[in-house]
Amino acid sequence: RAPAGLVMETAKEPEKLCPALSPLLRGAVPLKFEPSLSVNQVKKENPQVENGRFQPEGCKSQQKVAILIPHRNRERHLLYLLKHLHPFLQRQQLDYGIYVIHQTGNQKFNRAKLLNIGYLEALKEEDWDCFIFHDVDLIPENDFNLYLCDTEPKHLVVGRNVTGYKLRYKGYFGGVTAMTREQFQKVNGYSNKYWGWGGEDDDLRQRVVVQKMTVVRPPAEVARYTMIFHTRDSGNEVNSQRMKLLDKVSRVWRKDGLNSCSYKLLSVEHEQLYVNFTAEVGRPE
Ligand code: UD2
Ligand code: MN
Repeated sequence: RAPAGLVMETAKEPEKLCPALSPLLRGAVPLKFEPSLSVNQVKKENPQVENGRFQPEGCKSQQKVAILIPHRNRERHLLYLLKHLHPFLQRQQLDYGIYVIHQTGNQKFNRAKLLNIGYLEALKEEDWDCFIFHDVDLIPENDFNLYLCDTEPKHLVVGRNVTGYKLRYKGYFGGVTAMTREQFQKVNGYSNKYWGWGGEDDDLRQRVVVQKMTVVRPPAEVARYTMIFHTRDSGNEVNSQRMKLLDKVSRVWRKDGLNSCSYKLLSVEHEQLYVNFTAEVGRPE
């Protein structure tokens, strides 16, 4: 007879892959936005989460997924997003990590560059397969909207409460987007040159098209979001250069993107509910 320890080891089967559809999904669950919600409450509700990280028990997740959230001065939205996203992702049995990329200072906001930074820095922490680029104010309403990557870049927001749950326009690629590491690398990530509001999502979409990839979307019934009400932030005024930039994507994408993203990383903080990168991203040229 083998010693007990050895028996234990040989009896341990290789972990099986989680099913394509998690048995824990619930569909549309009513969302709550309680004014009294606190960070401590969300921490208590997620005892299994450490450093923004969670792994399902009993099976191996289909993909390792990093959620990247660009952020400045939207603490309340971030709290509501964390409150809803953690249980949502856990019900999907995902092996995931949440990263918040915080832009320091008062210069114009640069959402796209923050997402490039998040991608580059998150890969230094873990070997992620799939990246979800996620606005801080969008709460998914239905957990059948899977936060997994597809064979083509995936746009997860078909409808929002504020737009009557209709697709804004045909080429719309904003809000929440999922791309594999290979897909994002192939397009050289986002442009770093969009300061202020608008255009950077259309730019990414053009890069995808240049690479002869297509955009896929989940069914409209599940790709639904509630956007927490907000007005335009100061420091994120409409970018008047965006049309000019969008005209030359096919000529510049090769040298403007992940390979030209320069920034100063000021800190990396491992909070329970997320990892926070604070970066200085510079200013418009
Ligand atoms: C739309 C897109 C968004 C982006 C933006 C244009 C949807 C649902 N979303 O969002 O993906 O393409 O247009 O740039 O279509 N943020 C901060 N602090 C700021 C400013 C922005 O944290 O001061 C972050 C935050 O994650 C926010 C995101 O940037 O959700 C987009 O900014 P927005 O919510 O003001 O713009 P919105 O709703 O028009
Ligand atoms: Mn918004």
